[in-house]
Amino acid sequence: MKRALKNKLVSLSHEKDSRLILALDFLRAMDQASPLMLLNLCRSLLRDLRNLVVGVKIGLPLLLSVGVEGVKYIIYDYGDSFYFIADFKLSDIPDVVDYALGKLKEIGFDGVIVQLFPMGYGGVVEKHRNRELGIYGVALMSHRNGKLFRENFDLLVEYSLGLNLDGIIVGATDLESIKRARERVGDKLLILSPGVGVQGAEEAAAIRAGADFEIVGRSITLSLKPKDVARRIVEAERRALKG
Ligand code: NUP
Repeated sequence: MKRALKNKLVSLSHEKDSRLILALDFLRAMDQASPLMLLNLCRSLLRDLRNLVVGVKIGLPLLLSVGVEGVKYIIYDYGDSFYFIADFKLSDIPDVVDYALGKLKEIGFDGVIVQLFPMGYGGVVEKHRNRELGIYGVALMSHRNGKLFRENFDLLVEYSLGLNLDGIIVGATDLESIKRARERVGDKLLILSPGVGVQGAEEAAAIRAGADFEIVGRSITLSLKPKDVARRIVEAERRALKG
């Protein structure tokens, strides 16, 4: 993780001795809760996980439940404690992605995940990285049957290197691809791996294969004891790093 020593994600990771990013998509009783109740649930979850989790990734399920103002409120409260990543699967013409990245930075996000297939993002990435927004491209998704990703994995990794992104997303469900990506990118790009737990990947396996961070959602957020699950994952990751 040498490249990004100045990066907030990496410094929080050193501070907390953790490689865990929380995917804040679904909460228990989400369907019955009002937006205000959901916000309170998020806030108490983040308070509990403050010392264990490094980043918080927010996706469409939460955005569509608490709205942009709700997301702003969460980031306003916890912006010092976590690295906030927007995961709205941006995949559009560069002008639209440019606008979205500007707005997401204004909302308070530290980083944003984009899809790389549209290509043509060179200028946009450079502009927003200069404004200190971290940009992460999806190189391999974690779900089954992502045939186009598999066929284009090497190209997407090369494209990410060419764009000088902050990092790539490689599913924890494919450890060989994580190893391959790590060999190719060295310490030029961070590797973030989702797919742990509910999607089938074993805790800490992606870290052992060379990923920098694991992204975990429902195993934690839907658990009756989220803090215990997060602690167990962080401890497994620490053991993996020690060898
Ligand atoms: O390939 C990907 N797989 C994936 O699961 C790319 C992603 N961004 N994600 C996200 O990671 C997904 O949107 C969700 O927010 C999180 C995994 O959550 P969970 O399966 O641990 O609940």
